[in-house]
Amino acid sequence: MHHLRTTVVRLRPAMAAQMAQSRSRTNVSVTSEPFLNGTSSNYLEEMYYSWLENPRNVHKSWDVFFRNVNTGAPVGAAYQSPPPLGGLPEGLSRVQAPMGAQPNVDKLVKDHLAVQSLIRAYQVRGHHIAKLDPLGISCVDFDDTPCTVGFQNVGLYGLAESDMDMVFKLPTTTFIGGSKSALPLREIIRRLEMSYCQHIGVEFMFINDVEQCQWIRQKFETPGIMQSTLEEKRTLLARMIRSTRFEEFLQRKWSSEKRFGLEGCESLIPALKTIIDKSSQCGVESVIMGMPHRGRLNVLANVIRKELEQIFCQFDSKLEAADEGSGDVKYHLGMYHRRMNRVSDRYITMSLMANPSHLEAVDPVVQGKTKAEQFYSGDVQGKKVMSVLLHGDAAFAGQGVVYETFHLSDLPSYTTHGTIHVVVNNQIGFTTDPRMARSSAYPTDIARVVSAPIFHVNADDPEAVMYVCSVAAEWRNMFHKDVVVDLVCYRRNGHNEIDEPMFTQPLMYKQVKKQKPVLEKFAEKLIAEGVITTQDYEEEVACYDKICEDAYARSKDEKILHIKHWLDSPWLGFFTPDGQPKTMSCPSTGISEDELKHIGNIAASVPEEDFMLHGGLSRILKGRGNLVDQRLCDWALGEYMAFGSLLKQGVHVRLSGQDVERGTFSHRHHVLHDQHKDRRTCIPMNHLSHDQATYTVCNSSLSEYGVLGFELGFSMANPNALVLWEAQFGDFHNTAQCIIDQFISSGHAKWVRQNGIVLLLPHGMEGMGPEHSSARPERFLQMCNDDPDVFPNLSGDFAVLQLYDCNWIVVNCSTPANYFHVLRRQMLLPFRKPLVVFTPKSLLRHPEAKSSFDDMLPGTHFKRLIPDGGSAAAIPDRVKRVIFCSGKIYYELTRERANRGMDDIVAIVRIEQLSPFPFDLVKAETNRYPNADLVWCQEEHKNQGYYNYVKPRIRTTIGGKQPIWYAGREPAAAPATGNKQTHLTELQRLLDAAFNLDTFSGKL
Ligand SMILES: Cc1ncc(C[n+]2csc(CCOP(=O)(O)OP(=O)(O)O)c2C)c(N)n1
Ligand SMILES: [Mg+2]
Repeated sequence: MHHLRTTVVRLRPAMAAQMAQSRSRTNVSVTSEPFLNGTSSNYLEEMYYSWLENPRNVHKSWDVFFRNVNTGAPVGAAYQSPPPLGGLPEGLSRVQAPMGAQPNVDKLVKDHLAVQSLIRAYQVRGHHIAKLDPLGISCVDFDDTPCTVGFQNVGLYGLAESDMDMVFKLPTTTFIGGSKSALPLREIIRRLEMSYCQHIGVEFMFINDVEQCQWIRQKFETPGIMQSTLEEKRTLLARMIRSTRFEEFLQRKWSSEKRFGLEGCESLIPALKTIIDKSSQCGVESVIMGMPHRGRLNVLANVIRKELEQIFCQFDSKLEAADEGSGDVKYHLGMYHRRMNRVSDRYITMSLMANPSHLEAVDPVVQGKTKAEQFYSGDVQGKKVMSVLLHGDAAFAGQGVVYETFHLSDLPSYTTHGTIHVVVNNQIGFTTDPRMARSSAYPTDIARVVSAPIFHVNADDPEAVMYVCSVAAEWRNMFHKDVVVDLVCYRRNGHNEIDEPMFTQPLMYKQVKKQKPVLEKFAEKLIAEGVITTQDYEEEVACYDKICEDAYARSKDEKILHIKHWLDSPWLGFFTPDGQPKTMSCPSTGISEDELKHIGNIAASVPEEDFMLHGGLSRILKGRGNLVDQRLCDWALGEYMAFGSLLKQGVHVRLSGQDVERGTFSHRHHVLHDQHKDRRTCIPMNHLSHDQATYTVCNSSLSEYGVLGFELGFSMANPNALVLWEAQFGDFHNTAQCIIDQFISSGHAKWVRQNGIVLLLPHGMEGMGPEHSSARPERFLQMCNDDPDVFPNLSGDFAVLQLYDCNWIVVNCSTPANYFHVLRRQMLLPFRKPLVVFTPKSLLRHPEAKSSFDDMLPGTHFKRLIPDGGSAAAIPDRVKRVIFCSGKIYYELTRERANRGMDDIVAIVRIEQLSPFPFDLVKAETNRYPNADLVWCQEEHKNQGYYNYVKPRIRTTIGGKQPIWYAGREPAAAPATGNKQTHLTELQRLLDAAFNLDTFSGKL
């Protein structure tokens, strides 16, 4: 009872004197009342406190007990059993001896505990019986578990109908009481049903953080908290009108066009607008959104506020496109708009990112762009920039990239400090029912892995939708964690407007046809409530219809389509005002000797005091220092020079991927770890100069699709940043294939947004087996857009023009200097193109794969092709064979040539930039050796590697005058053998073929 006394005295100072008197008596009695000990004392304390407030707050038996204690009942006799509610049970006397009374007190305690359990059950599982489905045919499958909440189920907790009017003290884990601390059970249940079982279902009790749980309880349990004001209701209706009438307008004008309309989920528009309003009020200045097809045009029109005529003219199939590139269908295009938010009176920028058909692929891209905008604006807590992701129910549950994206949400270098996810849960995916589309109860269960609260809401109740969206925005602002709004709705039409849904969902669509449109229902409700009149409503509808008609008339004046009006990330100042590069040349990518030395010395040092480095690493750094003294670079140092020099120029560099900080092959060591102090690290690259840009190097989660998408998004925000993603081994890039195919290779053509992301893909046949060998160069080369059959016009700065025309650049550098140059060129070019680099493994430490500082000084540049520099080139007429190759095989070829004493008669030419193909330089090489046959040599299998790409291009270069012979591995299904001996035999065979001058005789 110590707690009891202190609590009461603290909370009720006015009663302190009176209490002091009773205190001593209470104290005496306690020891003699056997139930007043152990764990029940806390409970008792609450009861006593409640009784003091109002004796009717507690059960009669407690009332009698506390009265007796206070009037000085003899020790051990304070308790009297109460008169039972429904008359005395047989055999029970009205007043019992203390020990005999024990079971009733136990019941009281049990009943209170039962009520607590019941309250908790509502908090945990109230959503099971919430009326979430507008169609009333709910597809959520809780594995047939019996319902544990509701009036009829109180028996499960040991409560009975007879307890319904008993008053219970409310635990601190509920807010249903409002200003009251105790309520009758009937009222408790009624309020819980109001909070958790109407049109909103809240899933949050898996969250471990008590403060967060309390916050949510308070938001949904406080009596009256969900009430909206008249003003809010009117705004909501206006938004519902826009959303609904927009779709109706499109349907009227273009009834047979696919638009993936929003009918059945019209409340998505007020949902998003509420999120944006609220977030803007909380200080957010930029919202970056990603969404699928469903309702996209409506979002563009009514959330982002794209001019309606621009949307409408996308339906005009006769308009020609003004921009180069393929363009894209209207429901994939992006958009960027800055406007005043009327609710917050602050400016807000909204962008909807362009995306491919591939559902959910845009999720990590949005996150990366958001992170970048936060980074460049110094928004370290995500208070100014936020992301909103929209999902379909089937895609959200089915696509793995959703999981990968969620797992980035709390990683220091990837967090965007909370994303609001909105699911358009129309309970169908194309023609597939949820039962066949997922194994989880809800499509949103995935969000539980990051403890994101999930707010399910019946989308036919716009007020409930608006409320949960407002809470979601506040949650994000408060906790900076992800949150999910699940709009449970239906799809009024088929998958698109020309699809027949009755083929596959006959019963669902019978119900859909009966469904009164949400706008009608909502307008009727507001009219009945007297919020608006019928006339107000009709005027509002007519007003918006006129806006649409006027815009439609204006859209007829559009003569040409401009995809560049649909840019999601403008790079202000990077291009000329009409979107062109400012020059068409590239300066030298070399740097001064002093700079090379300075960066090299930093790379070889630990620029922090008292830092205990690992002995092995000290040796590695010492080795670097020796290289610098010799004016040499190995691969790691070449990369250091590139990053370091760009950073010093103010270019942000971000390198991300699995284990990139050390480097998979333990060659990079960009983050040093103190061996004595846990988590103390040092990044020497950030100690180059006081005014340098920041270097970000971050080990990623074990994801390719998610992380590459993220880095791609990051690189969209700012053209003056070198953003690199490194695969652990090149072959792992194929789990990110969608980002490569749909965004990197073709994004510029589809959405007119350039991108300079760099992919580093370790590649090379080194006897390590089918995996870990090939970065699949053939795949990248197959997607290059340069024409194999046309020898290009070599006028102007051909090397730069060619880069401008290509969709991406593919290189395999054989020297550290060339790697250094190609990275720097990425940033010094006046435009941006993605760069794919096949990077070495064994060459990282190859004694010959070193470059002199001389090759990196001012005036030097990236070599697209490296001619033979030895005796063959000195007297070219003597040369019998020119071997073209790319990458590491060069070192095997030169060794073999030397072993065979063929340096004079075989020239070896390295093609470093595979695409765009260096037609001009290859032509010079083929001209140089008039008496030589031409061989393409590669270590990859014939159906892989570069052969199929280079062969037609070399042929075009020489006008088809000579064959291009092949020396390499046979065609194969797997990229490499798992047997070391076979690997070596194959290698020897291909070298034999390359150097045996008779190999190809008579083979035409
Ligand atoms: C990755 C991917 N796989 C398949 C498709 C083909 N597809 C387009 S829409 C769709 C159904 C999507 O259902 P849901 O996510 O519930 O969105 P809804 O169309 O119902 O709004 C499918 C399978 C696709 N676009 N992307
Ligand atoms: Mg769906």
